[in-house]
Amino acid sequence: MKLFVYHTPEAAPAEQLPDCAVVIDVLRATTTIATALHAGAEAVQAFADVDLLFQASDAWPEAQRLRAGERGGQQVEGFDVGNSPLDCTPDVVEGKRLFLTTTNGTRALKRVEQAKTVLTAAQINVASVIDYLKAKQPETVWFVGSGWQGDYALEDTVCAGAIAAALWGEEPADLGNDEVLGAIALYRQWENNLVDLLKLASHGQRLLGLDKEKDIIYCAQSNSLNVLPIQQSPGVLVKYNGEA
Ligand code: 3SL
Repeated sequence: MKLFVYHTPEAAPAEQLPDCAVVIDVLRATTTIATALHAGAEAVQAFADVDLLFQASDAWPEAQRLRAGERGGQQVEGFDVGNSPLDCTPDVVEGKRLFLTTTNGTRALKRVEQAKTVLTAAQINVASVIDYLKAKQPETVWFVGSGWQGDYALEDTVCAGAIAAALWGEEPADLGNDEVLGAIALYRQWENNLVDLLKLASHGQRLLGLDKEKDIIYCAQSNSLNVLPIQQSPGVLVKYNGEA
């Protein structure tokens, strides 16, 4: 297994794809995806574009859909919920498809949607991702941070580091790029203090300004949920059930 970390979707090599892409947006899209699937959502369908989301969700039975997402951190007008994982409780999401669009996370998913396997990771479900990768041993793995509008985001890299640290032991030759070691070092430095790191991060600061401290605290928990989102068809993520 050869590991690569790309801090943003733009940093991932064009016209190449890995055997397995792990998309990360700790604040907050992949945390929301994991939480929704754990709470019983039928699937999460990701869109980079609001208009395309409306078109696709219009064709879905009203009682079985939720339009979710944000722009500038705030719920999109006409949507049922924003992008807070705290909104994804079973009474809200159970049995429903979440049609989700976010500023960066869903764009990162779009970049790698043609990879053989696409997973999403957040701090709350790193162990499920680690277990899957250890069991399946894909030849090449990309950790793709969502970043913020093309820029580096600390919280995505620290999560990539948490997974890479668990996978990379004896075999340094399996490092695909230098960013992997950088991510592991960041994780080692902050693993016992992730809430503070997320609050220091520029997007954490942005969310604090929107009064979303509870979201940050939730997103900073390690392994609070045993759930692995896996792409079933382009843009559609479901809960991995142990098959395939
Ligand atoms: O950029 C994204 O994809 C979002 O997760 C950002 S926010 O935390 O919902 O503002």
